[in-house]
Amino acid sequence: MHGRTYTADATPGEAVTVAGWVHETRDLGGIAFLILRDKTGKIQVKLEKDEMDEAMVDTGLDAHRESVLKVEGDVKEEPRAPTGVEVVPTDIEVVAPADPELPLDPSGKVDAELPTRLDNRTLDLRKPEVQAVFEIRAELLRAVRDAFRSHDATEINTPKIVATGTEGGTELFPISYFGEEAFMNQSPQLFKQLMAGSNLERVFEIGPIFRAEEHNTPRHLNEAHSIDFEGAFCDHTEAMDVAEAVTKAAYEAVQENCADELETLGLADEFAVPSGEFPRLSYQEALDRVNATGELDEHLVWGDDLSTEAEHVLGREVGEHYFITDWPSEVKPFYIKDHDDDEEKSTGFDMMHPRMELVSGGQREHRHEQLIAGFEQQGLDPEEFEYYTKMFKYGMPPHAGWGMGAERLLMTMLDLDNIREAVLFPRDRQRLSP
Ligand code: AMO
Repeated sequence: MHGRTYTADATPGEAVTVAGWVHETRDLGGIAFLILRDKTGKIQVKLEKDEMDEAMVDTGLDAHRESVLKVEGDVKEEPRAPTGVEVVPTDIEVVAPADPELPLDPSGKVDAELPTRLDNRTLDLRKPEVQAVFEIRAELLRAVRDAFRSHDATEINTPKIVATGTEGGTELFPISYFGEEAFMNQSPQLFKQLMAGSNLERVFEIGPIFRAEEHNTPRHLNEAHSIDFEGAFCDHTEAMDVAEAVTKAAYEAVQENCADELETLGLADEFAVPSGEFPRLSYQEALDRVNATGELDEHLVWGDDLSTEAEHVLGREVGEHYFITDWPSEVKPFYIKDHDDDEEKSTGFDMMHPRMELVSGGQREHRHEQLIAGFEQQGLDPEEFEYYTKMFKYGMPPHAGWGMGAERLLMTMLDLDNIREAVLFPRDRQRLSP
């Protein structure tokens, strides 16, 4: 069966078979129009009641909106049709009927709340502006993969069912693994490091991460997708270079290859690839700039984490993507290396969009003894991580890397209000299905 509807480039006089969803039916009495829709666009089908087979006309007119029809017929020029041509049918078949009551209106005439949209994603994605988000998401991920390849990184996949967590013990989803306690992985952190120490040297992964965070915010998911990089013989500044390059590559690809989607989203004019180098502020400079605005009730001091409010103040100040570097060692995890000349300061960095954090990363502690000490300082039992720590005894080079939230990259790029709009089937506190 021909799935494609013919659009403006159909040749008049051509016999065609088109199939698609009934977008709209306009019954003007003696004459009626069906507008069929598919991925390629819309096409008008003309029904002339007195001149055409009655059963065929009835089949067309009785089909409820969003039913799938297959229409055979001839293409005729018709300047008044939305695409300048119409199909004059010789046969109409109902391929898949739709109930008259739809849970949401794909024509977009009636707005639906986000939960209704998420409950009915199939119908929701029949709307061009929602489809556009996911076409762009796919292009973004393609561009990210290409950018990593051009940085000599090899794509890997690491387990999502694991025995231990890495990003702080409280945010794990426990599962039962043949009667043993296991967890959904919060980050490929330890595995990507293990691969940086292999002959792969530079690796990347795009995969799900699971965070059992209790809070419900517009920028947190309980299942998100992380774009991870790890490179041997890299320090934190080179890792930042890669994060910046990957981000710019994603924007460039979307600008170049998603013009129609950006137009559909009303972003064609304002969409801009970040230009110039992203400013790199030290953590101390970041605190100073926030404090200087006087916009926060509190005065930030060394060791404070940046609250969402502080991030927003700083984002407004800087006004573009930027890095925060040299975080206090005490707020960064055990695997982040401290500066050699000042152990209060770590090589940990974040990459920020003015709205929120996109990336965390740093140079890693690659020295076995110091790594074990780091576990102990953080109250973790190094024995549990022996599969990881022992590889640091067999020639683990200095390495650095980072993780970037794919949904956050997409939502900030397209100025989406809620991170749930950037993932097909979000997992949050209230949502486990569909
Ligand atoms: P972190 O925990 O900061 O670092 O996560 C890295 C990036 O992943 C995204 N992210 C999330 N996005 C949506 N919902 C969530 N709940 C969520 N949690 C994280 C953010 C964040 O900046 N192992 C380190 C990375 C590294 O050092 O390589 C890590 O996971 O965009």
